Amino acid sequence: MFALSLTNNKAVNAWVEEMAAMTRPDGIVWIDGSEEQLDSLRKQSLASGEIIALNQEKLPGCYLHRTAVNDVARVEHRTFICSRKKENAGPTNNWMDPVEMYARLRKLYDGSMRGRTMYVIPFSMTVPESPFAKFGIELTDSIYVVLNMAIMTRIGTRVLKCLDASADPSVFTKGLHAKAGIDEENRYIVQFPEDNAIWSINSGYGGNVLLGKKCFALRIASFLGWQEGWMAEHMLILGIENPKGEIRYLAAAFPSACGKTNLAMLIPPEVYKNKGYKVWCVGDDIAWLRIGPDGRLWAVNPEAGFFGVAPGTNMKSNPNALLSCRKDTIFTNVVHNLDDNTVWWEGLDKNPPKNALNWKGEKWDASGGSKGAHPNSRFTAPAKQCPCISSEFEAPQGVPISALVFGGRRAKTAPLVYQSRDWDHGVFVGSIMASETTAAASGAVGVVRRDPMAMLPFCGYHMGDYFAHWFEMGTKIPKPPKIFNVNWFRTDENGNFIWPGYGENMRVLEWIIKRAFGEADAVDSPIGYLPKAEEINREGLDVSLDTLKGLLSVDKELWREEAKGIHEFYAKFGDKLPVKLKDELAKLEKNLA
Ligand code: OXD
Ligand code: MN
Repeated sequence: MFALSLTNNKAVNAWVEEMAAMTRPDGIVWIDGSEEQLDSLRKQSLASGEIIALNQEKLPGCYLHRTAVNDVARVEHRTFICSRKKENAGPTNNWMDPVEMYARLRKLYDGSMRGRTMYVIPFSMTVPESPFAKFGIELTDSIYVVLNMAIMTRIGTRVLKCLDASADPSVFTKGLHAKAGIDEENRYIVQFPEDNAIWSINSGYGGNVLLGKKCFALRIASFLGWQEGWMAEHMLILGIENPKGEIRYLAAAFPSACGKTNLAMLIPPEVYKNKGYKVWCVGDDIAWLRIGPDGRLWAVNPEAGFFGVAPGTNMKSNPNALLSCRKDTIFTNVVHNLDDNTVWWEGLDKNPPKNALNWKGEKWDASGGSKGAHPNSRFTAPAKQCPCISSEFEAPQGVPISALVFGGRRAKTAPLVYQSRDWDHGVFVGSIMASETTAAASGAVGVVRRDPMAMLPFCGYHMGDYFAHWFEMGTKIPKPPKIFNVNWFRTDENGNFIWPGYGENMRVLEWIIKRAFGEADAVDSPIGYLPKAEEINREGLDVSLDTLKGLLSVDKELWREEAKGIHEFYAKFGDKLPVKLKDELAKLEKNLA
């Protein structure tokens, strides 16, 4: 009944046995990563109705899955960082004493896999042969999770071999996931940083159960990076190829819902394409950064796939994302078009299907006024299918980063782009990142939400220590990247966006990359260096020089208000707030006086 283990690794086997003794599955299946095994799992999942096969001519290898209606997004209020000491989780994370949390969870996991199979997924974040690689094992009772992990990470025997050959084969991240009853009241997503462990229960939604993603590659990895001298960041990575064929890389952090996947796969405007510029995507969500032997900061994308938001993705906003999910993709909570057995979502095109089921599986058509796809419906697609995937996507050493970019959604305050004066000022710029809420989310519109480095929901330790780690890294990188801030979302008096965004953002990226190489001018301002409006290429762009000047303007009064908000936010971190951040804030206030 219990399949033989795929490894002699004692630590792995002992842990799997211990977890099986608690969850008591009917059987255990080790995932070897072979296509045959995945295929047989797909068949089982189809037979049980967990996934639905889509039109295999139009969408080969594509499937549809629906989660429970109460289980459609990450649950931040049920996500915990259970470090041994409360102060190590900090004021921005939920915390419970690990002894108490383990006791509470053990009761929930106890016998939860009875009548089910436990799948053992050995996985690696980034290619297992890379010096950046970290290994994990996820135990799950969901085939949907296995199939998604097979797209999002590298899995199977290959990973076990690399773990066994690593410096300490007993070191791996222990991820335990059980669907249990998908009971909202008992849903927990818990990271135990000192134990290198993640326990997730009562959810089947991607962000809560694909443990390689936010739980490991950000929460656990940010903690490991702090301990080991590297960084795990909520950043896309892209390369800009200039007409000479040189490729320069940047990494950029934006809060969720600010267009990170779109920017990662940007298509340059015609004038750039005609000159020979290209943009290459290395990653759309997470970057692991280490100091390279040459003294520069190098980045890998730890993931192998995209877990992208479907609504709003179309041939204008992000053709490369759409083209990435034409085959071998799992769609979750989108509309099922019954006429041709394909999928649809709001913002895909203007032709919603007439004969369709909504994300809940109910008969649906757009005339009723309700949304067909869940706003957080997703596609899980192999990154290699992206037409602009970088040739360095799987380079074991990663890519050298010349610029780090922060950004948020601000109607008035932040200019289109500015550059920090140095690394420490850049850390300050990242720490004050914020977005204003939009009508798309529930709650008041225009409320400023601080989300430092876009890591607020993903930092696995005290954010005060996290800021200190950024400063510390600055002292260790001999050739640090330059740090910038962008804002695509300034609005006019009628609330309309002034900057066209999408592919046109290339014009701003060009200035950033040139600045990083000392090839463009800037002017000083109270908040940092700004481009001269003339330095942003307007060729073929329907934005006047005056409008651009407006987009680059800094309203001192608004920034003085902003500084007050920053004081309030910083107060949360108490003694752990690095003095350098206080100093930077004082400098800003002096500049604004
Ligand atoms: C994501 C997020 O799903 O940031 O990537 O929420
Ligand atoms: Mn994200």
